[in-house]
Amino acid sequence: RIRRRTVRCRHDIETLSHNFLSIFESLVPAEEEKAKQKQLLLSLQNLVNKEWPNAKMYLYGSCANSFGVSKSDIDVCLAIDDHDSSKSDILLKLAEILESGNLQNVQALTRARVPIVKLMDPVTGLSCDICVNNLLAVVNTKLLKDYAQIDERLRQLTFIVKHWARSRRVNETYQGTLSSYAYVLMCIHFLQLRRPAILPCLQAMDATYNVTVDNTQCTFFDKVERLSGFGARNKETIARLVWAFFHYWAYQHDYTNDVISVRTGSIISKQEKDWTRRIGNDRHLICIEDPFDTSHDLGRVVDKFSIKILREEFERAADILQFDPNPSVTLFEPY
Ligand code: 3AT
Ligand code: MG
Repeated sequence: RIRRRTVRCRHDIETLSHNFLSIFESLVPAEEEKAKQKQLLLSLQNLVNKEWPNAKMYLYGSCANSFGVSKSDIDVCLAIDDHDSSKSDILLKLAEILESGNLQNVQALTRARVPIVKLMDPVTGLSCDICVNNLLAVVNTKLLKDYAQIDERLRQLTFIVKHWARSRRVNETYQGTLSSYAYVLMCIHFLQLRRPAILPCLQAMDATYNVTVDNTQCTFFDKVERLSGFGARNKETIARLVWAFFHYWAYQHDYTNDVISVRTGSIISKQEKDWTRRIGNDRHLICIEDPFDTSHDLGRVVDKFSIKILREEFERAADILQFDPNPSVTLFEPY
């Protein structure tokens, strides 16, 4: 790359923001797609209730956390009180119910890390994964969605980061890189730490939402409509934030000592979490604390090979944003 300038002029920044916003707009799902998701959820709910009247179906993941791009598969969680059957039995029964309800390619994956039933709905054309009683994911979906309503720059930044991660193939947990969920947490945390802050720390405020799932108490402030305008004193543009995000992960984050924590809205130490050495398969080479399941490091999938790839990609992105004449194209060049 030709390193001609180190400082971008204001015109560059404005153009880049404009380009990023166009990319963002092109990735946001249309309203009719949202409507189709709701329609599918309703028909699944009806089918399931014929067999299990008290069971409930929740959308979770990117189709419900407002960080989903168009044409993604949808994630559904079946909440069911059935202490007599195993999860596998429930999934097998569920698959049977769905098959008789005209859904296609129904498959129960009972031995997966997160056991699910997969299916395709011929009416809406949507594919869907259904898990059982994974209620922590339903709650973290709500937390992410609530954060997204506070400042529009969170969704813009996250869509750009997720689009970059997919283009550069660093959004593949089975290859040792990070999940979409981890990238969203990185973006929230980054905006919590801007000065002036763009996002507050909802879990550090007086709780207005309080549920206990799987023995974990989940509490946070969820009256986010009262927080619109929270980040208004910070005038940073999307181009500036994308630049600063990659600059942080390329050159500023302390990989040896630091854990990023959305729960506290601050950086905490690996020492205090006892995440300083490898235990089993958890290597803690990049540490991202789950906001509710605080013993869970979302970076645990990262190994000594993939950490190198990841950090090289952060550096590549930071350097492109600093020096490349056409960053909104080069950043997303397929790996
Ligand atoms: P995509 O747009 O589908 O890539 P997503 O947000 O739907 O993004 P996933 O499909 O990877 O992400 O995961 C679905 C949801 O499951 C997101 C989050 O609510 C939950 N989840 C995923 N990974 C974890 C994890 N390691 N710990 C806790 N919850 C998780
Ligand atoms: Mg998903």
